[in-house]
Amino acid sequence: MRRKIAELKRVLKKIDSEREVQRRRRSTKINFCLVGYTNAGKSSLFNRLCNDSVYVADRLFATLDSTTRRLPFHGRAEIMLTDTVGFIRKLPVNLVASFRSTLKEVNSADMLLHVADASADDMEDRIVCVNRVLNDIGAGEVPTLLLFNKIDLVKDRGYLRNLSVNYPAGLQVSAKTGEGMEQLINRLQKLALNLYIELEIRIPQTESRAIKLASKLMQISSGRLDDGCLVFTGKILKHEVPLLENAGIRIGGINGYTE
Ligand SMILES: Nc1nc2c(ncn2[C@@H]2O[C@H](COP(=O)(O)OP(=O)(O)OP(=O)(O)O)[C@@H](O)[C@H]2O)c(=O)[nH]1
Ligand SMILES: [Mg+2]
Repeated sequence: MRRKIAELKRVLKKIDSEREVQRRRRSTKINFCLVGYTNAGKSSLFNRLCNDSVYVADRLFATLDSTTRRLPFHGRAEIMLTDTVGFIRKLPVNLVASFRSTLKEVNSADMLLHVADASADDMEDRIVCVNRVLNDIGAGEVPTLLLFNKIDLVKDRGYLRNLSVNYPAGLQVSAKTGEGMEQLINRLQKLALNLYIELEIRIPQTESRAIKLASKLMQISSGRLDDGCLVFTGKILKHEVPLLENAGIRIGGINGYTE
């Protein structure tokens, strides 16, 4: 048994480091993460949004590992979406091995899509429970969009009307029928575009490393030469601006990216 445990620990460590590499590779993209109570329909929504077929089942903890895909719809922002392990009341967060990758994904996400089962009698309790877990794992500050799923099962339309009054920023969807998906995709695109800012940078022509870094991080829309410096304008993810600053790149003309 001891040998087996050691072997499993070794495998877990390897998976962890592979994931870390994948995560770093994704760090210059926008990362959205589906979270929520187990059985809320996260994997079903993931499949619908990404045209994928990850395991879906009417049981607790159908998903035991996180999966990431690029959202295929064509917008101006490229978004990576991650499906995660479901939360549950009294989840021993530091004990569940399969939860480890979810913890990291959730904490490094630009936005969380909190999926709630609108057909569950104790939906509100579950939302509170999920929020508590998010706080416990240090993700309380990550911006969140609430998704009320399974509305096809809710016969009482008045209930749905109340939901939209009580949670005006939330969206009502059905992974099963596809209802609300178009609004969801539009909202995701808008939220993604808000994560960018447009700015102008100045780099001395001779600083090839800084130029390389800038062209990796920015989507450059124009460039010109001015007094021995390359002047680029373009957009960049807000959280990546410090990477330019740390490289000593001069930044000017920061405007919020709107459209
Ligand atoms: N009627 C209906 N059923 C749904 C909908 N979305 C998901 N389901 C069903 O709900 C069950 C759970 O769906 P999953 O997508 O596996 O849920 P999950 O949140 O990923 O669950 P875990 O991985 O266990 O956390 C499955 O039986 C799905 O078919 C929906 O919009 N309407
Ligand atoms: Mg799942």
